[in-house]
Amino acid sequence: MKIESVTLRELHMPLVHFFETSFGRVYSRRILLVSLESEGVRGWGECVAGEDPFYSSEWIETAWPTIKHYLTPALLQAEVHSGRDCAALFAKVRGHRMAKAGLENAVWDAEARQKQEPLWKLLGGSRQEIACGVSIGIQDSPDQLLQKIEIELAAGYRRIKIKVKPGWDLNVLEKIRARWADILLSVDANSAYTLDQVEHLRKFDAFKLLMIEQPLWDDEIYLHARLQKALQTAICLDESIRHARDADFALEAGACRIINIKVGRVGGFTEAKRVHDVAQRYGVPVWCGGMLESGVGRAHNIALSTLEGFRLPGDVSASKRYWKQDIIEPEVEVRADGMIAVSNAPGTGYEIREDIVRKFTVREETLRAGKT
Ligand code: OSB
Ligand code: MG
Repeated sequence: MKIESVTLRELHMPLVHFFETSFGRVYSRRILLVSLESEGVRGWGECVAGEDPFYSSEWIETAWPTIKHYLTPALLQAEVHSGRDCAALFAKVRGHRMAKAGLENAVWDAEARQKQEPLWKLLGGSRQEIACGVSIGIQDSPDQLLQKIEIELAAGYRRIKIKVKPGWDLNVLEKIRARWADILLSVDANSAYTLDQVEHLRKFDAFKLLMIEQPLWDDEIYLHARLQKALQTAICLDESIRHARDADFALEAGACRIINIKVGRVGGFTEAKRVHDVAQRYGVPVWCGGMLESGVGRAHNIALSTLEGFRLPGDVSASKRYWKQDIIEPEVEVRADGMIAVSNAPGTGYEIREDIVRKFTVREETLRAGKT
């Protein structure tokens, strides 16, 4: 693949509804899109770094210069044959996984378009439809949360996940379970608890949760193993799993029984596949996490979710839950049975609406081979 240029764009996209986690509330996203030109096709990727370094140490203002000064020059100077080659090219840069994923995934996207093959097949997927859940943020009141859950269940979603933190946990779970005793329900703490709250965390067991996601520190695995021994509820790790070695360690240590795979968090499709393969070896289910993506990242999440080990509903939901107008066509739609039908068209099966991309773009920079 001859890669002629890479373009970075920042888009400002207001969310339909604010999203609040234990580390804060966002009303609007600064979306970082990466596109590249290669032999007549354009490949797209999305860097999912946040507005702030709160979910992880990366944020849009670290990702942009890392892609510009290090990753793109490495890519434009090298000879790549496929998306699979990128991880090795970027290995010299430590960390910055979301930046790497944005660029690597654009190469996979271009490769699929060049080969006229669906991206999900190129990734080794096998599913024709994927199961969808929703992640519902902390609301202004428990009543508002119950209303939201009702809407999502009526839309067909197969798993409800709520964000929790001290003060917004057992009290809301009581209310949810009183109304819906049997729905598939999980919680995500985004590291809101510490190990000295184990007695409090044991009370979550009463609610028959599918999982408790990332209860402890974002950089801890061993202490999650200690906690898992004290809980009946399965722990799912998100932030703590940076790559396949982390997944291997976590599963060997018994730190979790489920893994959330986010392609951005682990540095791209290649590493995401490796994490998936490690979980398969342990017989542990994985599911695809979300980072409030625009259609570009969302379409990539759908492709990744077709891998066999993605046996639980992911946080991959319809475009309209996030955006008044998404930047892809068609928008991501979820059927009444809570499934997304996977397209057999070449690439992701979704086209980029470049006119809408332009409308939301607030900065743009193109880097060309030989000029970096
Ligand atoms: O922890 O899964 C998370 C959003 C931003 C940062 C972290 C997380 C999330 C979500 C949203 O839960 C999932 C989505 O709907 O995209
Ligand atoms: Mg999470």
